Amino acid sequence: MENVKTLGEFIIEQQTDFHGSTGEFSSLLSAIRLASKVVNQQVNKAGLMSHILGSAGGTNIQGEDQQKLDVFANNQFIKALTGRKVICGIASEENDEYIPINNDGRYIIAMDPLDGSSNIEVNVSIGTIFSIYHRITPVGQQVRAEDFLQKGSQQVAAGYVIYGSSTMLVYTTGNGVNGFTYDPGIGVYFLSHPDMKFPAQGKVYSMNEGNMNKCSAGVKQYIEYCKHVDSATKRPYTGRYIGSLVADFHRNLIKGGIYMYPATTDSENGKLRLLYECNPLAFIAEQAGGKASDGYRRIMDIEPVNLHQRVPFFTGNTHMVDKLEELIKQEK
Ligand code: AHM
Ligand code: MG
Repeated sequence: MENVKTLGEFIIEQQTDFHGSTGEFSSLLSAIRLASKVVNQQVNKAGLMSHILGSAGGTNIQGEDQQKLDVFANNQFIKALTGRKVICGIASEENDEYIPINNDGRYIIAMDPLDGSSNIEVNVSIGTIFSIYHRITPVGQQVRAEDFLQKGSQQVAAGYVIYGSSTMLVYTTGNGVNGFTYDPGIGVYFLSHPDMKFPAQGKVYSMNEGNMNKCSAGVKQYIEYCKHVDSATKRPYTGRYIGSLVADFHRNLIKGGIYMYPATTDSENGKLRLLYECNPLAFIAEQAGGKASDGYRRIMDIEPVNLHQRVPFFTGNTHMVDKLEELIKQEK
């Protein structure tokens, strides 16, 4: 075991050369680590505990049914983050408004505590996504909306947990991307994927193609491009769509590929949320040598106007996102 490094060790190691080493940021990451373990345990039991499955009865701000595990995950993350006292506010997919916490905290967090939760009942991977910022308002005051409505380029850290065949925590603080695999037997995350990078050549495209006829001409053309036979560019690409953002993103990060959730005729901004789905994954994508765009602009340059705003989202290997942007920009 002498060559292995735990997430706990890694966090302490990074602390010395990060953010003035007050320990607050490490404490924040430890809270996420802890909550993810509790959620992981419950996710693994979901098939057994049928009372966990199904709707909790409420609907969230997007009018979607909340499942019980969403609520459980939300509560666990809020509890763990509140306990550490370093967070001054939380925005969550499951809460219509942001939650002020400790006025003396220096960090805010935006999160989707359990993304893809409609996949729970069919045993498909789901995830937690988080995005961390310094507050803008002075320490000591209650947080305000402007603390949350920061551009993605202001993120201090971002990451996700994938509850899959193994559970992994992947995150960046702007100095590369590192992935940790969870050993449930001993309750420890180990550094398994240091310095993650997209492979040079992406070969997978991931999109809900059922929506193709509701998409713009540029997106349609790109899908045709993906299917076109051309050995020089290794096409046709392989189509893979899980319908669970973290799982699709994680696979493309490791194997090389592009994830697309475009605008459709029903939903002019697509489906995914800028603050706690797109920005954190965009930060990771860029740190791994990839790219994230809304078809025209860098995701992390978009000025947010509300907590739950949606945005068309294209992310993955740079050469793939570049080609898609080229076709979108050309469309008549
Ligand atoms: P959710 O936040 O309600 O779980 O929805 C987000 C999910 C993503 O995980 C996934 O990429 C997308 O919705 C799938 O949408 P669709 O079923 O339209 O393809
Ligand atoms: Mg979500």
